[in-house]
Amino acid sequence: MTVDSTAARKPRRSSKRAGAKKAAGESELVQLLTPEGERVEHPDYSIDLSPEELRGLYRDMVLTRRFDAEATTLQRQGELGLWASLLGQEAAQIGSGRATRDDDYVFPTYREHGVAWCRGVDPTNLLGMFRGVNHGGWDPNENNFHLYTIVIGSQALHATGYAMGVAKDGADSAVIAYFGDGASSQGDVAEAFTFAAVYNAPVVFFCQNNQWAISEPTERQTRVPLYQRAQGYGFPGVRVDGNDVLAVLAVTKAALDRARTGEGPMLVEAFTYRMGAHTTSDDPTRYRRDEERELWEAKDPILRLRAHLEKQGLADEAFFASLETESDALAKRVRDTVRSMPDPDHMAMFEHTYADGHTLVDEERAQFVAYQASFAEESK
Ligand SMILES: Cc1ncc(C[n+]2csc(CCOP(=O)(O)OP(=O)(O)O)c2C)c(N)n1
Ligand SMILES: [Mg+2]
Repeated sequence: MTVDSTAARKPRRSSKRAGAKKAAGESELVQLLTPEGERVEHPDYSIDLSPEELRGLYRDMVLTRRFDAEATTLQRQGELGLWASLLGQEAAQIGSGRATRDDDYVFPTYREHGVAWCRGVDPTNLLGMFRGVNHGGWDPNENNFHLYTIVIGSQALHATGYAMGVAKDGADSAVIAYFGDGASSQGDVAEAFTFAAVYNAPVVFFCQNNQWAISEPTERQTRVPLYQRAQGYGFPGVRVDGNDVLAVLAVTKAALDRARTGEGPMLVEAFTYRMGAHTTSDDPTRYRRDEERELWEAKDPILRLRAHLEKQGLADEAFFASLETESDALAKRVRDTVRSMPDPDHMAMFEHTYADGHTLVDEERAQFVAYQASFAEESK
């Protein structure tokens, strides 16, 4: 999708002014679409999308949410071992994902299903690891989309190193590193910020502040709004309404263009909310109140764009109906594909630990063979 963004056309002016505001300590939220679906303007970031592009963003968010819901259900049915839902974070992911160019490189966490969708990774490929049948599921270099990273914050370092390489190559692409509010407390993220700043690396740090790190609220991570942390490292930070797909798209595009033109890193804090559990192994009723979620349901990223499309007469009933049919087809394809994923050979896990083998691995392999054989004995 090509996006005509005024902010993107004038990256220098936009980002510098955003930086100046931050220095004054304002915790302003960049917003271009209110929760009621009204378009509003922002002095530093603006965007002008065609009706088709707006419907495209809506379609991306709806299909991503449907895929995510299907994966959660598959976990409940025992088809996946675990699932990390992105419910509520669709705008943060689709807006930023659609801001990237094909030659940019993306380093995700384990929750970036919407970004993967934008990069062209088939959603079914995301499920193999969660089913336990492979260690990844896609070739990172096919779509410039790195494998999911579960070691919190480590991908910020990988992204920064990669971006330093991009700069050395003289390429004009950019790199984007995704991480959460909890990850922002990790040493790896602090080190990545330092290196990126000092080497002026073309990397955008995209923090989805969904306000929870499993059961820890953001108040346990920081005393200042997260985007303000960037100032101490010497690069600009901006807080964007993470449930506003237009604002996220405009801000991320400006940040990526800024990186591309040699102006260095930028921190984008997408202020959003994790509407579901941390993963299917988590029970958020143990640590947060239902009212909090209800408050955020009123800011739902999909409903606000739908309200805008309807109010402006940019989409008709036929569009919404055909999207429903497309969602059903996607869900069916996801179910069928997951159920037909072949189980890996159980012995394969011993094969790739050491290049030349190891006595401990040999011992464990023998134990496992004996363990499996014990079932055969029992069934006699
Ligand atoms: C280095 C490391 N420490 C701890 C964990 C366990 N862990 C998994 S997810 C998570 C919380 C992450 O929260 P946040 O960064 O806000 O991302 P979110 O899950 O909210 O998207 C933790 C502590 C881990 N995976 N890696
Ligand atoms: Mg979080």
